Formats: sequence, C-alpha cells, structure tokens
Amino acid sequence: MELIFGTHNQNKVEEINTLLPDHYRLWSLTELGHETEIEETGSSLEENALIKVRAIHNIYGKNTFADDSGLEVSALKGAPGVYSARYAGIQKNAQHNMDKLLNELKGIKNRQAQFRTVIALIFNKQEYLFEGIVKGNISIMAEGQNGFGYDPIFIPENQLLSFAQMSLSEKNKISHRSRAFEKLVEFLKS
Ligand code: ITT
Repeated sequence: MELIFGTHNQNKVEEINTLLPDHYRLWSLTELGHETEIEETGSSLEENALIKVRAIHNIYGKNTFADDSGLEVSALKGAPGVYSARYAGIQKNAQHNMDKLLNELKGIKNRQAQFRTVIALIFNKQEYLFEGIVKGNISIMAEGQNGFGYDPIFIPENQLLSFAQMSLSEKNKISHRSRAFEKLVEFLKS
C-alpha cells in the first residue's frame, strides 16, 4: 500500500521505514518532487500536523501522514513548543535557540521539560492523531555532539546523558518521535 510522509527530512523517512510492515511503500515529499513550502501557521503541534497532512492529501489524494514536534518547558508554560525551530528567530539556528533557552532558565530550579511529537494521518479519508512524549530536564550547559536541535541540553528522565551524548539508536529507543511512530505503525498494522 502506498503512503505519503509529508517531510523532506531523510532521517525521519529512514526511521519510519525500519518500523513499517513490508507491504507499505513510503513516499517522501522529496521523492514526489514536492517543492512548495507548507506554512506551519498553527498555534499547536496538532494544528500544524493537520495543516500539513491536509495540504498534501488535497494534492495527491493518497493516504498521508505528517508530523510536528517541539520542546515544552514547564517553567516557561510550555514554550518554546510549536515555535521550537524558530525560538531565537527565523534563521532557525539551533545554537541560538539553546542559548536563548538556557538564558531564560537562568536561576530557575524547575528544569522539567518534554519533547512531544504529534503525527496526523489521513487514512481512507478519515483523520487520526498520534502522540509521543519523552520527559526529562534541561541541563545547565550543552553537552554532546550527536543529534540536532535541543539535544545537547535535554537529559531524558532516568538517564545521565543528554540526547546529544547518545547514539542515534539509543535516542530512538526512547524518543518522542519513535513513540509516536510506533503508535502510527500499530494502527497501520491493525
Ligand atoms: P520538518 O522539516 O520535518 O518540519 P523540523 O526540523 O521542523 O523538520 P520538527 O518539526 O520535528 O523538525 O521539530 C521542530 C523543532 O523542534 C526542531 O527544529 C528542533 O528545534 C526541535 N526538535 C524536535 N525534535 C527534536 C529532537 O529529537 N531533538 C532535538 N530537537 C528537536
């Protein structure tokens, strides 16, 4: 069965391809030659995932899913959340985003945070949402070179290392995105 994944991010495509049953053929936006950027104008991860999946489904008419993720910090009332990629500005610079976050949390004891992924699926014209969460804490300083985004300052619950100090396969065992993907795959298998 053909399924479109509304992303150009090849890492995400590979991650889900390893989880999908064999009879699914996954198409990314890159493979489809889709170049028009879909504006993520929603005020929640759910809204953004739905905006993306509806836009792509309208064009191609096939079963489609899309994801949106963000880092939600308790002491900042859930910020940066839906604005995670552009927290420090539209250049979407990971270092600037981390610097800004560490600055906002200076002197604050409560470092609790979570990464959250929402996947929106349109399957046989019906809409579904799947969520994956990993809880943890924001560290005092960045550590580690792996991963991307806020990984160097996020230490998952019950772990000593930041996401950026873990290998990709270690991160994927507990990450928000894998958890949401697993729920999607469970649905597709059922
Ligand atoms: P798309 O092109 O697929 O939209 P993106 O880079 O915008 O990819 P996401 O929507 O998944 O990625 O996540 C938005 C931002 O949230 C991302 O730019 C990071 O700043 C942060 N983020 C999400 N998942 C993360 C992770 O696993 N580790 C570190 N930061 C993450």
